[in-house]
Amino acid sequence: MLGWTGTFLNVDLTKHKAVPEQYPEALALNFLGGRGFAVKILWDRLKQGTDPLSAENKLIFATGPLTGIGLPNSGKLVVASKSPLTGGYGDGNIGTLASVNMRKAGYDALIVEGRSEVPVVVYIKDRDTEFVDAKDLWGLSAFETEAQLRQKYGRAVGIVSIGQGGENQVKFANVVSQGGRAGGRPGMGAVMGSKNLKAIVIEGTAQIPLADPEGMRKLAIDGYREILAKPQYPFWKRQGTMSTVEWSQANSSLPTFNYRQAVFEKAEEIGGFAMEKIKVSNRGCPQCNMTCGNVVKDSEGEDAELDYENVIMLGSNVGLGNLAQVSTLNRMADEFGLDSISLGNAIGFAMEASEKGLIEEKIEWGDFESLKQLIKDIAYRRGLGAILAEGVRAASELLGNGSGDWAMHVKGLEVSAYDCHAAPGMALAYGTSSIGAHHKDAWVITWETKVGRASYDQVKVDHLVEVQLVRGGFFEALVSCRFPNNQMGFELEWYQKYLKAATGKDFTLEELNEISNRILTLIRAFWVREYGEKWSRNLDVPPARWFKEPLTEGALKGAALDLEKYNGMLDAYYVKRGWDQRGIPKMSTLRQLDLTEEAKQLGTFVKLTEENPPLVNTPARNTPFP
Ligand code: PTT
Ligand code: SF4
Repeated sequence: MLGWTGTFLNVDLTKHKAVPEQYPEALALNFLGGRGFAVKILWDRLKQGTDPLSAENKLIFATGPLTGIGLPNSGKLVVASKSPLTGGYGDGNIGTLASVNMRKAGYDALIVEGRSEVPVVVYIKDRDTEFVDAKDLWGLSAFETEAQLRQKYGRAVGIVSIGQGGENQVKFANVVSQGGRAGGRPGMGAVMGSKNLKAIVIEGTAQIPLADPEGMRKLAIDGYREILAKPQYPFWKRQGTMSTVEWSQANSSLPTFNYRQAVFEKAEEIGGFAMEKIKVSNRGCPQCNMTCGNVVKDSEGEDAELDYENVIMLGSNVGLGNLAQVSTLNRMADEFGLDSISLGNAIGFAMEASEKGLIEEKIEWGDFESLKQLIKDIAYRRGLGAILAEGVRAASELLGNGSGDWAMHVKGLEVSAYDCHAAPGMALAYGTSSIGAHHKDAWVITWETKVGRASYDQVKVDHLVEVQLVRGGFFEALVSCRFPNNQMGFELEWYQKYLKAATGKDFTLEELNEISNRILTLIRAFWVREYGEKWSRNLDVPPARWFKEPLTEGALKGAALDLEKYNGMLDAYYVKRGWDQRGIPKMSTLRQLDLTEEAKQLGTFVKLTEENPPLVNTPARNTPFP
């Protein structure tokens, strides 16, 4: 095989043993890499009903066929597992030198299982693996851990680690790298902690086998140059994702006070231009010339890295309008290894519960000291923190009193930073995303504001499916950063050329779409297999607040989603995907995507629809629902 190494490394933490495994070429051709490998491995090797925090769960670190080659933005990896937060498929995409080193060590993915009796660091150097006692690292933050490991193993190695959040199995703990890259929102850090795995250090020294190394060198240089020449590039380097704050405020989609409002009176103070005033440098993933991590000085004089999502979730959503303080909260999230989006949701939920008198604790909106304390309590699972550490779905089930209506999640994963009171297309993107309410698979809200926010129609469904195939399928399987494409307009054809030079294969866009469709359909099958009888299309419906409580502030005051029309779009979405009206892939769809064996297995858990006539006919484009 060229382009792929053709090898996985199976790491058994119970036995402290690592065994390489050659995998068949068909797997690479049908699933490409990253998320594709992850879901196929989990489907094939994870027993249905496995407790996500048990030794039996598997944690996958998967790269793609372009990872580690000197190409623009190809220094990332997918970290995936059965999620302890959602009970379904979970993953995240993290920029780290570990991805580059993994490929140079000769592996496309690590499959980690079991549980070590004592905390360990797994150290992989090319074909050798060591299990190093990590008792002295347990209890340290992700930053401290990486600093100590870097001192021991040197600057060139790749390191992914967890902080105290992962150790204490906070359900939304993530995996951290390089002091500010963090990934695996649905609790991938908790899975790592449950295995007593503090960190992975990986060092590779070999060359990745390529079909056309000379052609690839030239393409890489051309690609970097093309990105540099894009007109959007200079402003991107100044603000990265932070300019979205001003956009969201202007378009009433800025989560504020636990998504009660979509505008924030102090938005300007936490926006992109305010950020530029405290910015000290840019950081980023390996092999990137768009480095979007905005490093700022926080309120305690420390470096912190800012992106739109984490500023909003630990800023306007919790009522805090001081950017230096928001930065401190973000640094704490990175140190503890807690997903900042879910963290901001959990805290916003607690503040609202406090305001409504549902809990004894008094936590005022925007109170910096309370916010800091609550983050620590969540990381260490103390008091109210222990309840919030389970995520807002579980917390609302405990609290009752209608709090489920304003527990902002889909399938247990907290909503990321776009309010959807007036964005039905984006709401559908959250409802149908592969991991719960995250914008990774489809960020359609800026497009939606251009085509008309009020409409619920086939145009939005069609666009959403197209975007999901590209972002949630192609880029997650390729594992390349999607920002060159969706922020700079770096065309998909570049990736076809890269794939040809790496693998020698000419993938057409139709073939790549089919691979994406296969991956997204298998992810849906995984959810259905895990939920079994509990599966219902209601799981694809976003939080009740957006339907029941219209916006009270701003230009879109009074706006709310319409449930009947949303369900009309969901019907049409299922038709388009070849899923039945329960949101379960039909037998014929699975067969068409070469998932026949998977269909047989899924059929033992739920009754599959063979080829039902669709409940609704796909209306002509632009036809409103219902
Ligand atoms: C991602 C999610 C996001 S999405 C952000 S900010 W964003 C938050 N970042 C966090 C953080 O930081 N620290 C922390 N403790 N928790 C955080 N949680 C949130 O995690 C990230 C970039 C960004 S910044 C985005 S959109 C793009 N995401 C990509 C993706 O998903 N796939 C892909 N092929 N390319 C992508 N490029 C961009 O990468 P999750 P990173 Mg991330 C500090 O992790 O679980 O996927 O959730 O990995 O290396 O930091 O890059 O406005
Ligand atoms: Fe990483 Fe940002 Fe570069 Fe993408 S653009 S590779 S997220 S630094």
